[in-house]
Order: sequence, then C-alpha cells, then structure tokens
Amino acid sequence: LTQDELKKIAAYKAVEFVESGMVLGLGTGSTAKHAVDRIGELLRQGKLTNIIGIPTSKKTQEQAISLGIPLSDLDSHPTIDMAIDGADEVDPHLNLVKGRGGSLLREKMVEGACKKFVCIVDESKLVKYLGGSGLAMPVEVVPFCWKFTAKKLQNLFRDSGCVAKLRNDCKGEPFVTDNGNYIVDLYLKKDIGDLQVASDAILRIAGVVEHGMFLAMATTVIVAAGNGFFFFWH
Ligand code: DER
Repeated sequence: LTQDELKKIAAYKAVEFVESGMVLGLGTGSTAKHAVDRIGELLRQGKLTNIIGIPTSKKTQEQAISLGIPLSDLDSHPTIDMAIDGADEVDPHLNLVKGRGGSLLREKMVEGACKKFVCIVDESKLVKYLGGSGLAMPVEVVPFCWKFTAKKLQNLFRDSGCVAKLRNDCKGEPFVTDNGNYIVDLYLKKDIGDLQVASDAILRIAGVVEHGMFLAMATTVIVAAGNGFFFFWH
C-alpha cells in the first residue's frame, strides 16, 4: 500500500463517524483532502444530508466548493460537531504538530471550536516526542520584523539545538499564509520538554500569532498502518 492509499484508508474511516445534519470542520493537507472528497461523494449519493462545512484554509474552501459541500464559518457556527484533519506528527499523548501546509492558525481556530477532533494519519507521522521527526515545527508570525521574532524563538529552544528558518515559497519569496502572515519553522534536535510550558513561552513573544503544536486537542487519532489496518487512539 502506498502512503497515499494509507492516508485514504484513515480518511474514509474517519468519515464513517460523520452523521447527517453535522457542522464539520474540514481539514487541510493531502490526508484531509481524501476526507473532504469522501464527504462530497456521500452528499452527492444522498447518503449524507444537511452537512455544513467550516473550511480550515482557502485551499479546502475551494475544494469543498468544487464538490458542492455547503460552507459557512466560525462567526455563524462558533461550535462545531466534529473536525477531521491530518497532522505532521503525533506523540503518544495525542499531541500533534500541524502546519507544514501553512494552515495552522485557521486549523487551530476551527479544531479548537469542535466537540470532536478526529485526526487522520498514516503511521509515518508517529513520533516519540513532538519535534522528534527533525522536520519543521511551524510558528505563524507577523511579517513586521520577523527576524527579531525568529531570533527570540531560536533562543527560546537553544538547549534543544533549535534552528529557526523563514519558510519560503517555490519562488524563493517568503511564504504568506491565508491570513497575510509569515511562517518561521523551528528545527529541533532534542525534546523540548514540557509542551505546555513551551507553548506558553512561544505565545508570550509579541510577534508570534500562533504555533503548530496542538496539545490535548485531538479526541481520536486514526492511524493507517502499512498492512492496511488502522487503529484508534483516544
Ligand atoms: O499543514 C497541516 O496542518 C496539515 O494538516 C498537515 O498537518 C498534514 O498534512 P498531510 O496530510 O498532507 O501530511
């Protein structure tokens, strides 16, 4: 099974939790894409009705529109029944790293408003501790003096060998989020220890908008494993 087939297995399993009449947070990324496609298909077949989608990015909004999924927003639906979204890393306590697709702020707003957040991953996302993949731990920052903010972030985790890098787009320009901000990616060499302490410290930096650690937010994680089976953590 390819990684994408595993993502699809996890996504389709999550959509089995969806009931007609639900207000749904629609995630962003290649795994969530399968879930949104599946929801569109079930709506088209009449197997799901009266669904309202709350997209977590402009990209997902466009995908949902193309599938005919009725959409709304948090202003109209401050409480959401369930969100389905992927993750970049999952630790044994169901803490997540998200945002490598650049949508972490709207994802965290939507998923923070949900009664249930079903996270869908293939097994390659499982880590011993957040940052453990050695890949990016995203932080959304305001463009104003981003170097100043990046230095403060790098300093904060210097004991974990942190390197902070501005995320660029494919043209080598700074990547700009749906909200007009930049992303500074943190690359860590060691466990940053207490995640809540780290989260609070990051958010105390004035130029920081939000970070990609989703602590104690996922209510269920569906993991698609190589042999085609999946398992639930919750
Ligand atoms: O950027 C994001 O937050 C995505 O949801 C990411 O966490 C998972 O993306 P993937 O499903 O393409 O791996």
